[in-house]
Amino acid sequence: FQPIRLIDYRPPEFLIDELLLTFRLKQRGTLVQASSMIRRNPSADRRNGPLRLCGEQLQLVELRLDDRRISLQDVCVTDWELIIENVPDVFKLQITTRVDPEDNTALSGLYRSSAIYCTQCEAEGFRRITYFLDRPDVLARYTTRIEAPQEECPVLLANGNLVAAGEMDDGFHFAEWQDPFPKPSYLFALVAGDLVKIEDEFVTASGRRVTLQIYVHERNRNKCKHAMVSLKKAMRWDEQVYGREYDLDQYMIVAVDDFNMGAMENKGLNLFNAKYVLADPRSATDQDYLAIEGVIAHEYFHNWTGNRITCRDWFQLSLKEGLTVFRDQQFSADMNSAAVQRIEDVRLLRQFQFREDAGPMAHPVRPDQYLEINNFYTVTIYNKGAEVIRMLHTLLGPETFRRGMDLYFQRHDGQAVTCDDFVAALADAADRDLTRFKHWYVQAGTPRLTVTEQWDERHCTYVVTVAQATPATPGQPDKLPLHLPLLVGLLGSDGGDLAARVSCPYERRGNDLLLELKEVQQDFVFREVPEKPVLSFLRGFSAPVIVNPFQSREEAAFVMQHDSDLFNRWDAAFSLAEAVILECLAKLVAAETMELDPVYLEAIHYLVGHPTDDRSLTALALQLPAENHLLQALKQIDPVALHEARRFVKQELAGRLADGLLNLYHDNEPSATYRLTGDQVGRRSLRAVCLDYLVLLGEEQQDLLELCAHQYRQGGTMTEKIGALSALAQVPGALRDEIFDHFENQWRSDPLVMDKWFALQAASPAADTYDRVKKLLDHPAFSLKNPNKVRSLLGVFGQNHVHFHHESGRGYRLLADRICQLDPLNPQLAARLMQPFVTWRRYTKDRRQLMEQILQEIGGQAGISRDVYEIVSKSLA
Ligand code: DPP
Ligand code: ZN
Repeated sequence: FQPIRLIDYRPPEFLIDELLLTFRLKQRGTLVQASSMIRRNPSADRRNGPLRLCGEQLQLVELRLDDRRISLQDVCVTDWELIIENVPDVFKLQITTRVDPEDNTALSGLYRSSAIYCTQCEAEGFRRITYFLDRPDVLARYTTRIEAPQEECPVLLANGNLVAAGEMDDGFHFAEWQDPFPKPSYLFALVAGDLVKIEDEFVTASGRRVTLQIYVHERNRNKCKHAMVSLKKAMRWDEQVYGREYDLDQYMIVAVDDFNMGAMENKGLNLFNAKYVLADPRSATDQDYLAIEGVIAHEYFHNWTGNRITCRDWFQLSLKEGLTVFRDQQFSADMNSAAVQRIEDVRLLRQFQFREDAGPMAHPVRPDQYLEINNFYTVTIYNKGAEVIRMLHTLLGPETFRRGMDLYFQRHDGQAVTCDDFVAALADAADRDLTRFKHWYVQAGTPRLTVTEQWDERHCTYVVTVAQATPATPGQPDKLPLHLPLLVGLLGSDGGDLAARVSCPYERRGNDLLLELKEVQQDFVFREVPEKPVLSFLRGFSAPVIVNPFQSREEAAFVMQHDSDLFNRWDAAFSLAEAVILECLAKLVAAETMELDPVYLEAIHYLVGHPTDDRSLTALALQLPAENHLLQALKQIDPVALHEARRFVKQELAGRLADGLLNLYHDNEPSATYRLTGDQVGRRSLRAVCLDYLVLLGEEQQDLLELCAHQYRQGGTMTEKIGALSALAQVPGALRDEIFDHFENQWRSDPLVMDKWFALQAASPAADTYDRVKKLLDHPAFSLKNPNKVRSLLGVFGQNHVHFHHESGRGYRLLADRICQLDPLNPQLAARLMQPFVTWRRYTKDRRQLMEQILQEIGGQAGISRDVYEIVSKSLA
């Protein structure tokens, strides 16, 4: 396997302007005819080379050049290319290939899912449909003709506008679609099958009518309303906030059961994992509803950030993904509680991106090499990428940022560009030098900030010194200083903001001050500060960094109670909890008695007694940091001890605060009819958190278990049912079994609900989890061929720190065996499952050895995919 390198990038030697695709669909033996106009690229480095087209898993049937048949003996066909020598400067090429959708288990290219023909071409799936210049900087106009049996496939869809349709012989019919916008091949899509459509309309700001359609199986007809409402909200928001209108007459979404990703932004024809379309209150949780809103918006926003302006090469993936994640986060913050949204985004970043950035797969937001691009659809490209855009937004301020975006759209519409082009547009609009800021794109690793404060009482001067350091990452031993925005507040002893009263040269943003850190170390000086302030540092998490703890627990508790920045209130609770759990762990390891810090207990006690109006915020502040987050602070991870320490803290809190939690629970009953309002979502999530604590007292207090059972039986929404199930999953016993069985019986024919049932069991710390997971692998509703199932059961099990890391190694074995089974079927998904092995070096010696052995074993598999090989080799390097 040869790495692909950014420095090897060359403009394409040929360009394709027009492409006419004809599909004659069959489960096996689909014929694809691709007819294209090809010319040499005037700006290529080389002007006389052969034509090389990418192609994989294709059967070449026929080739015609300028309408003359070429003998297949006269061309060179390898496993990944078709090479034609001596081509003219301009010519027409017709290629006929044969593919077998029914046998395509990789779910890349053209495949079948629940009897629907569909495609997934990002990043490099188009080359599994026909030989092509399958790279994002080749933009062509596509016309797609689909021919299929009318009965099996009454619906035939592709990108753009429908221009012709009709009947044919032998029970076949056809449809012809034309996409007026030139696009790269990764945005191509086709769908054919027996689907119903839900239709609506959107009138754009300039008065154009757009038909909106969601296509699903008949049985799901009534589960599309929320997706449609979300789409319309997203379309309006993009007009209002970014001035971006939709550009075709039709916007289609199709829900697919088997999908490697969340969704795909193909021009005018989005394909979605059904999980991000279908919802009703009976079967979907509040989290599902919010996720659907976010993903629908994300794919819609890609129409401008991704489709109209696309990536020059795949190293620039964050150009569209980081930016579009930032836009969908902004959208969700506007639609719901901004503070809750920010907390959720940061939790995810800390748990997964920080972990990636500290391990052997660490890579910059713009990587400089890869073996398999599918392995680079990562939390770094997406979520750290979004943080990079957020920092630009913070540094420039919303108005200037918007001017920069306008300039970006104006300059590059219709082009395939780089991250440098993007930053240049912002820098030009802002008239600022962003050279140092660009280090964020090329440097991996999470920076650590050290903060020291100095208070001069005599001169009323307060100095904050901030130092930055980024740890070495693979291939990058030395790190440059970064340019980052630090939003801070100064709290007075009454808890109020002092910012307005102090004298300092820093830009004011409401109650916040904007400090710009550019050097390795800098002093920030505030004068005329009336009293020693408590620093509210990094408000809203204005930069993706780790801040070394610098405040006393009393100060943290003060921030938690008083800060005007709601994010920082939560973050104070989070850091306090982290410190307390790690302290207990240290005691546990030293065989000392664990104790709960009274400052922390007092702070949580106050929180439970004084819930804020935004109940979701209280719920979030009550949740302890995940093990996935906590373990990052450890030199050597003993996951079982960590779990015990965290469990101890949770159990102690439950015991000491039982009355308060019970009151919170009873005071916050949601209404009987489902409404997706902040108030109702807050009530449901607060009650779920309370139950999650209280159930731990169930051994002595049976009535608390009954409370769970009651909520499960009486709760009118899936959110309440899952809240109860998730709490009960922690306490093995007859009641748990009864309720899990009941749930299974009720939902066995709804695959999305069964995903939840699998996931809850795979995540459980209960002693019988390993045996259950093993049994569930043979459950009739489980299938290695369905990515949602694989993620729910095996993906979640890999994150189960107690059971995956069982000292016997049986958890490792269970996952490794399934990875080896899955790799030949779906390498992309198999590689994802490798994730829990990647950081093997951080664990205790016995675990380390077991995981290393497993990695070597997987790496030695005959016929290993490039996807899995890349993860194994980087992990062992
Ligand atoms: N479909 C994936 C996303 O939207 C890849 N583009 O992020
Ligand atoms: Zn995306």
